[in-house]
Amino acid sequence: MKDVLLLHVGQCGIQQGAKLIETLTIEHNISETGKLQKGSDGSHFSFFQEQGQGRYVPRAIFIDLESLVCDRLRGGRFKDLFSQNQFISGVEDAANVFARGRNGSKKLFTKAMNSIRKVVETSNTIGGLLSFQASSGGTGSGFGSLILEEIADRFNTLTRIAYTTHPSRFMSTSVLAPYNTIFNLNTMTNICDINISLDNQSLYRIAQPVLEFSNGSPSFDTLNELVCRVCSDMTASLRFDGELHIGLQDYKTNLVPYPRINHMMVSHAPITNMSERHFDSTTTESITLDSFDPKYLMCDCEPLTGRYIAITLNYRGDVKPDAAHKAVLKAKEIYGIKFVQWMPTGTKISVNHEKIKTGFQSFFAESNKAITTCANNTDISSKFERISTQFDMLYKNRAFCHWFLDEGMLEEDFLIAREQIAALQNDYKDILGMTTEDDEDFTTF
Ligand SMILES: Nc1nc2c(ncn2[C@@H]2O[C@H](COP(=O)(O)OP(=O)(O)OP(=O)(O)O)[C@@H](O)[C@H]2O)c(=O)[nH]1
Ligand SMILES: [Mg+2]
Repeated sequence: MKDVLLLHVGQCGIQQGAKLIETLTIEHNISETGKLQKGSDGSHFSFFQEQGQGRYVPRAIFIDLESLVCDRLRGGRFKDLFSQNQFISGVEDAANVFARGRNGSKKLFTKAMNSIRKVVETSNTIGGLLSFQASSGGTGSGFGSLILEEIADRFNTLTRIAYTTHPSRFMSTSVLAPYNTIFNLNTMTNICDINISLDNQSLYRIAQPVLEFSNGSPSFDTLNELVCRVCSDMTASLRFDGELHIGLQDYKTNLVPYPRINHMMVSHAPITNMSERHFDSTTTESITLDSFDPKYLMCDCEPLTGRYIAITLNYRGDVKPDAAHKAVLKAKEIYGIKFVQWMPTGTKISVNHEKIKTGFQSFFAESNKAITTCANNTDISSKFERISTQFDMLYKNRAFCHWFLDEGMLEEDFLIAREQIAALQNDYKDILGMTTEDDEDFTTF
């Protein structure tokens, strides 16, 4: 079960998709027109589907309620790589309202599901779906969750991994973000096997030193490259040879102790600038230590104040399994990493020998070795708590609710979604053995 379907919804999801396709074509030596440039080792089959005459098309679907973002990709550098039915776009976006996204055009929904069905049916070994979206706009959060629900229903054997960009603590781009995120989070918790939590403020923090060195200005393209590195590392085992393998299902079985405790924090190392590419001094130990350093974390949480439930460490390049195991022990000791009391082991290691590759316009240097760490840690609930507090502030005054009610949502939809997220926060407290009676009564509106 090695083949993977990529689903990119809304502006953020599609732009991350554009970068990911660039990364995958470089890693698999596929040209902008879909031709294999070197001999085939078969590694490209996970993400690319043969279309005849030696042409390969990414197994990816791009969906937006408006057309601008899809049009840029349709007419851009990779315009000859895609076939037109991979793009599903309409004429008007959801204007930052989850409910509008959720009510998005039936015609687009049917078209999207047909394209997804075709991709699933033309692969004999499809095993997973990776979806990319932001939770703070309307399309990615609303239309995205609608489509994912349908996929979960129709193709329930696929392992579903979602990369969701959540609102940042200090960088808000929409006043409705708390509502949209709570509604989206509620659905994603129930229908995805693994939810990877990202935020732009954390991604900027990671990219900043590299950008400063190159006088580069922050752009979504740079942030998206960081997310692509994580995704590339997490799927390297499906595609390339290695000594310790990890499949998509293994993330679910190793990281998720209870069905709803499926929200992960990720980090990637090394993050180095171009001047360091000729003096690659990284060691297995140095990248492992960096990957546990909160400053490389792609979401705004403090894992060292929480407890780890389980961690996968995905190594790439020139890494030996015994060096990896020793480095993990060292990191546990140096950072004082604590697991929940009932977790005896806690780490799953994969080692893959294919090095990471970057595009020629990248600010980030390639390296002989790299790591992506994907961790289930109780402090993820601090993020939910922050967003819930913002939700409560708005909802106490019923501010902006009419945009959702006008679309057919009910007052009780707000209460149910908020209650579910409060229950999720309490589940994390239970895991820590800390729930008090007061916490159960999460809020009175
Ligand atoms: N990392 C990253 N964030 C992005 C990108 N594009 C937009 N965002 C963020 O995504 C959030 C908004 O979501 P969008 O994807 O623009 O919204 P949408 O899903 O298209 O929904 P509507 O436009 O409201 O219909 C904001 O926090 C943006 O800062 C991107 O390419 N990369
Ligand atoms: Mg949009």
